[in-house]
Amino acid sequence: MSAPVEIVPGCLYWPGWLDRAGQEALAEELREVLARAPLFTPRMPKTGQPFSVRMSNCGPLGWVSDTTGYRYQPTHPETGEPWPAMPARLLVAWDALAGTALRPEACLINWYAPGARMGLHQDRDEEEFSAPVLSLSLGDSAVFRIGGTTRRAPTRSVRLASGDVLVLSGPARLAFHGIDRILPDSSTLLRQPGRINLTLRRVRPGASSEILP
Ligand code: MD6
Ligand code: FE
Repeated sequence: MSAPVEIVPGCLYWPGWLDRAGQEALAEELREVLARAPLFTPRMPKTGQPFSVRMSNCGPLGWVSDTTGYRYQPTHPETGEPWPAMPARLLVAWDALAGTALRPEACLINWYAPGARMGLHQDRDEEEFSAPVLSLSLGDSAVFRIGGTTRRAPTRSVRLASGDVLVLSGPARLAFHGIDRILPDSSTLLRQPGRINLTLRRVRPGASSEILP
């Protein structure tokens, strides 16, 4: 495995981590996940404004957002069913790159149609910040922007392409980041224009039995 590029301290980037065959296999597994846990449109707490990104989840917990707030929950907000299991190849990526003995509990699936974006935000709805957040991208490329732990800190941008992995750890775990735009026609992986981003997270505090040898 090649050494990662450090975009800002703690933000590690592995371009092309998943090869084309791995990307195709993962895309097929995600079609099965999404058939059971359909994409939903999250809404901003309080205002109810819809996100431009549609979402689903796999794993024991899933991230949802509606007018009552952001939270993790074990079931789909519309079907009420448990989230499908995480495809094993995502756990392989976590074990190779996350650098923690803690297991991921949630995989958020973001679907960006062309024109969708994600404003600058921190991932801070988890109870455990010692584990990183690992992101894997499929389909069209996106301009990802990351700064520091205040909104005003200077930012850097990196183009995330299909198969790329990014890990936010240590000093970058609570860094502000977002997606400025999707680059149309930049990948042939998916059957329709757009981008999938997967983020794997540890949500609950680790038990000491998981941390100690
Ligand atoms: C995206 N990514 O790439 C949005 N969050 O579509 C994220 O919001 C993100 O890439 C936490 C860690 C890594 C990420
Ligand atoms: Fe995020």
